[in-house]
Amino acid sequence: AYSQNADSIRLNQIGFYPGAPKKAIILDADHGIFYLENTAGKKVFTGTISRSVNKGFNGKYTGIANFTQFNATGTYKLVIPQKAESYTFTIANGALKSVADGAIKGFYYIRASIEIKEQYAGKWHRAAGHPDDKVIIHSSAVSKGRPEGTVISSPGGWYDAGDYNKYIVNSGISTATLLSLYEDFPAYMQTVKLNIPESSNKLPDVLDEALWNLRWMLTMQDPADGGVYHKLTNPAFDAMIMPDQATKPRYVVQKGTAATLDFAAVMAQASRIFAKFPQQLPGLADSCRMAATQAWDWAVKNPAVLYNQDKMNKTHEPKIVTGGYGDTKVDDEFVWAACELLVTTQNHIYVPYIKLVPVDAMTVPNWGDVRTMGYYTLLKHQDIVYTTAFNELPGLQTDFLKMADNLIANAGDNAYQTVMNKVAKNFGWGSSSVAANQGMALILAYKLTSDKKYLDNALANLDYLLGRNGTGYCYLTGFGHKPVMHPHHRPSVADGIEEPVPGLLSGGPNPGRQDKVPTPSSVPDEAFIDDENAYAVNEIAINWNAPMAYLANAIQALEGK
Ligand code: 9MR
Repeated sequence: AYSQNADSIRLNQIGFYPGAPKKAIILDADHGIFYLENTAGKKVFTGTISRSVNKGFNGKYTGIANFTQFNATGTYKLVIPQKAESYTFTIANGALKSVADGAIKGFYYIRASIEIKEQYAGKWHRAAGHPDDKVIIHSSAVSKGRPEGTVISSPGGWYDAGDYNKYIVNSGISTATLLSLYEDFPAYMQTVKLNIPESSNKLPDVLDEALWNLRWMLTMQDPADGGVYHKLTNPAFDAMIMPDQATKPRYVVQKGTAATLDFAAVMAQASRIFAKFPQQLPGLADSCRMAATQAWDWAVKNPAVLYNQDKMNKTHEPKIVTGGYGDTKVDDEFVWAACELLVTTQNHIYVPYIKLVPVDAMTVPNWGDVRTMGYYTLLKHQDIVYTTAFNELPGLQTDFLKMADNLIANAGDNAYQTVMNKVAKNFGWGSSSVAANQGMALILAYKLTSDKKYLDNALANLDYLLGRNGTGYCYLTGFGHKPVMHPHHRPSVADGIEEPVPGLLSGGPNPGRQDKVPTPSSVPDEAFIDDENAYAVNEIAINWNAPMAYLANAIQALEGK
């Protein structure tokens, strides 16, 4: 009877594991009772709503309905007598398996240069777009062997986001994150089947998916000198049309230090992973390792070639006005690449580049800040690192755990009881990825310590992404009772199908309004609108989907811990 008030109860809209924490956030903080009702209408659990310790960013306290104790599997709704009834949810083993699979499968739908077939994609099947077999060397990217106007082939890869361009910097962290998902949970990821074209081969599907982008990345290296082009792009963004309709000329532009080091890091990581599959992928590990070291050598010789699009456009034609991913600092990229290369090659030459930073400067990674990606790798491969000339592991681990402790400190006090909701600065462009990347950091802290507080807080951030948040949206398309329906994503807008392409993570709240689309609220965690034009809050992007896929799959792999 009160289901019209479901939006006033904010909870993970998919489900809960029997043995894990279970919470719903009630917008109205008034004390009172709540109960859980099963599908037969029977009360199965009664609890008291408590009040959040702190006010939310909107100045209001929330109510907390904690039903962690209740662990019987089934389908339920949470009822606040005379006030509201939640959406239905399940308590089940494997409760988040569909989300975990779906977030990886999202990458299949956004592949460039290949038909997306009905047998894999259902109603979202579509024609191939962007063959990228005749890509022009932009005037900013000329080299000895490749003078201006040279045409190269650079097919495959994923579209970056709502647009159809392919950017190495952003591909770096995204591909590395999917590779890490396999590297950190190999046994579980062996079992994950996604119904993609490669599902019947002898490689785990997550690696097949990562390979779709990795093989494209390999084509972005100038064979003459090892430098890597910043991006493969149209001069300007396409209209909101399907991939096969988007046929404007494509260019690779300027080689850069950030792109080259991100590439080196990913190739080094890929090399050690694919070395375990010599039968399935003969020679690939060696190719990746060579690509990585050649890229590294280029970066050492060219340590400060920054991508500055505005500056480039003053001296080069045609002007390029697509996404910048311009990074003004590359010390973090040096650290990341050096860490990956050290672990893969054990060569001491990389050690001097692995600079540590004070705890306060250690950050949860994003596309422009990848230092901690390197630290993760050292901490995950301690057995190897101990055999090298790098001897600062104990201090690094202490500092990393301090960072994790800082993340979770008082996370239970805010209105949504998540790490994500602690500070307003988490809510910028692509805020959903902050929640997911924080979750990844906490998963590693859990793996290093077996301390459940990290795992529980990682799960709470996943709950955030699935509906326990300031807008009540489930930010992963295709999931939940109040899913994002209108992401800024060209195929989702242009394909004539009501539901958006599934398994894609919306950027999430961001009060910055860089897209000039007003949001109903400008409160940090509420500044969102499910509008296809609102690219600063409702776009999708590979570097947001990858940590979502990592977090959901890690949580699923660790179910019952
Ligand atoms: O994710 C990027 C965000 O951190 C930046 O603030 C923003 C503006 O430079 O760009 C975002 O990346 C976009 C990229 O430039 C082009 N493809 C879509 C990306 C997501 O919006």
